[in-house]
Amino acid sequence: MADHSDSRPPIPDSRDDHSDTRPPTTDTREDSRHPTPDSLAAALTSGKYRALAQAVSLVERDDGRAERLLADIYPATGRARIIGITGSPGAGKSTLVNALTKHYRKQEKKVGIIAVDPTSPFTGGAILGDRIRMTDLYTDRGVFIRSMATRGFLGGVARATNDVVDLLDAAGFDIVLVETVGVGQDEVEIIRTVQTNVVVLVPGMGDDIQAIKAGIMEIGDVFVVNKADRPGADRTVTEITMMMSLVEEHGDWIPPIVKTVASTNQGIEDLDAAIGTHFEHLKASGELDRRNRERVRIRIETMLKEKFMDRLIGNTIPRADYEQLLDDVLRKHNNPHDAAEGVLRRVRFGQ
Ligand SMILES: Nc1nc2c(ncn2[C@@H]2O[C@H](COP(=O)(O)OP(=O)(O)OP(=O)(O)O)[C@@H](O)[C@H]2O)c(=O)[nH]1
Ligand SMILES: [Mg+2]
Repeated sequence: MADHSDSRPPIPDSRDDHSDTRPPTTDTREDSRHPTPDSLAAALTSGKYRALAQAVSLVERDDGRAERLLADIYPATGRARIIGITGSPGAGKSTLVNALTKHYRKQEKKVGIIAVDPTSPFTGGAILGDRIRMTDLYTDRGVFIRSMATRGFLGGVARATNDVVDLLDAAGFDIVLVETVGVGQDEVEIIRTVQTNVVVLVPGMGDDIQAIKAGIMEIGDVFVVNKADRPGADRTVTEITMMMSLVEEHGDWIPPIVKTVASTNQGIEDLDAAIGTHFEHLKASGELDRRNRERVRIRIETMLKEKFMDRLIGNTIPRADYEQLLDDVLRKHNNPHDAAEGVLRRVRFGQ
């Protein structure tokens, strides 16, 4: 949901504009530093790296031009493979992403990397470690790396992540790797929008696996036991296998378990093969269409929630009235349930 306390200029509103459902752009000047959404979209879809960087910045800032741009490039999306890399902090996700990226680059595939960082602010924090490790990738125009912070992100990190995936896709990137720690509502939402989710575990988790199995077993399409140079890797593989047998969610896909040592590139080819096999399965079983459809559903519903709340409060319900409503509930003159119902009764749908 948008935060109204910040000092950015408001995003133009298209409510009264029936001829075009997209918001008018705030800036129609055409120059290389301030390209219009249309010229940016054209440059981006023709593979211009700089246009991609500019476009991602617009989405990150939730700039008024971003929606128009995203609408323009949407027809050019649908080719990229979207792969999630999920696992607990320090499991080696970034190292794995790094190794996979180098592997894909040898096959001349263009790779986008989005690191969803739960804590660090946008410009600093933990991602710095990743930056250092990925230095050699930073100079490669076939690789695009961005980090997203789940905190302090205007407009929701799940929405922004999916928007950046679209930009990368439209810019001709073959593979988009999305690294998440996999906790919190935003991250779960992101995981639900990838095509193949790789869950990264490390040896010696034992009780940890027991504790997290409920969530993690269902979301994994491929399991990685990274840091296989450490003792206990085989035991971890056995534990995952055992727990997997308790899960019936996977249908006819049995998630493979791959051992890797990401820091020395061991097992990366096996991981690539496992991801590839999963993609073939997705296509052959019709599951790919189902997942892509689910991705569309989640994206639309997330945006609806955001936009609905935005327009509801401040428009349908003046902000002062809304604050009064909160006061009433706080003072026990009303209750949350009736307050929400009361608000809903003031909304006229379909107008
Ligand atoms: N021994 C060993 N160390 C590894 C391996 N893979 C990664 N590491 C190390 O583990 C540490 C954490 O690796 P990262 O790739 O940053 O882990 P991450 O999961 O991305 O961490 P966060 O993004 O902070 O959640 C680094 O010091 C890596 O060098 C491995 O296969 N074996
Ligand atoms: Mg990382």
